[in-house]
Amino acid sequence: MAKSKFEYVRNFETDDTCLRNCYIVVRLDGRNFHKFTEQHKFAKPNDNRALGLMSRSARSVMEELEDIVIAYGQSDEFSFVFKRTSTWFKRRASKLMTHVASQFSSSFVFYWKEFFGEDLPLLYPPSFDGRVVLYPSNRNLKDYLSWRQADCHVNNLYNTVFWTLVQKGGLTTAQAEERLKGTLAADKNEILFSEFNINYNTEPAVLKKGTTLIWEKRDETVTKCMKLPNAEEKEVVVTRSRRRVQAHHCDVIGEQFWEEHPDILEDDN
Ligand code: DGT
Ligand code: MG
Ligand code: MG
Ligand code: MG
Ligand code: MG
Repeated sequence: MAKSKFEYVRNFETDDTCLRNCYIVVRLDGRNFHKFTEQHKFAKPNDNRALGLMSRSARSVMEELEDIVIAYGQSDEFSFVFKRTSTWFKRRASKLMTHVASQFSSSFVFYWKEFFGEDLPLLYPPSFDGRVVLYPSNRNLKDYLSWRQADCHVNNLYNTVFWTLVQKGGLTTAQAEERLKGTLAADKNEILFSEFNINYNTEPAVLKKGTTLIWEKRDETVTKCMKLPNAEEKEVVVTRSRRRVQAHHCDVIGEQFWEEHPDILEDDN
């Protein structure tokens, strides 16, 4: 086909190919969720419906897009890790990032009712920002996920004590903030335990550790109706191995998780 005289404008496109051999991480974060969570009356500090919806949307991203080996989410964010040898969309950062962001956002809206029911409608269309970060080694990638999980822990401990002081202790938000100024993790645990009889260790893992999604193989048995040569029908049980996304709320900072799931990461060399 003859090229038009306008064809040259293509040359203005910049190359954003992600460096080979690196894990490609796309992290999404809810835009202005401070306001979004207030307006939709999310439970404080953690809303289980919202956590469920975030995970459901992330699962949709893993199922619909190629080559994501692990995803980690907490609060209003989710990180998706593409395998280091992925060639999906020629590793173009903008393509990968925008596909992740739009699949996640549309799923968040699509599945909203499943988690919030008819009584709490979406008041306006939410959106998520995205960024791409490349990690060249397994150590760097594990440290990235550890960073996000440590962030989850620090914020959740703070928020748990803060909202307990307000909701159960009758403090104003300003008083609770003042009370927590300069406190260490041990002090926060102590406030929860001695003043409110709450053992932080027994709080739900999904809140303390966030959500890790990985692919797992499961044997599934189905009953199939088979036609025999003599036109008779017979029921047979067939077992097949299916890949499905599985959620974990465990520690990813230590080595145990990685030893139990050796197939997630590819070798460094
Ligand atoms: P951004 O990301 O710069 O556009 O602004 P924000 O407001 O999204 O800030 P960010 O992402 O640092 O903080 C997340 C906000 O979402 C924070 O205000 C707490 C809120 N949030 C996240 N999960 C929950 C939840 O389960 N319940 C409630 N009540 N709030 C939540
Ligand atoms: Mg932010
Ligand atoms: Mg946000
Ligand atoms: Mg955030
Ligand atoms: Mg097109």
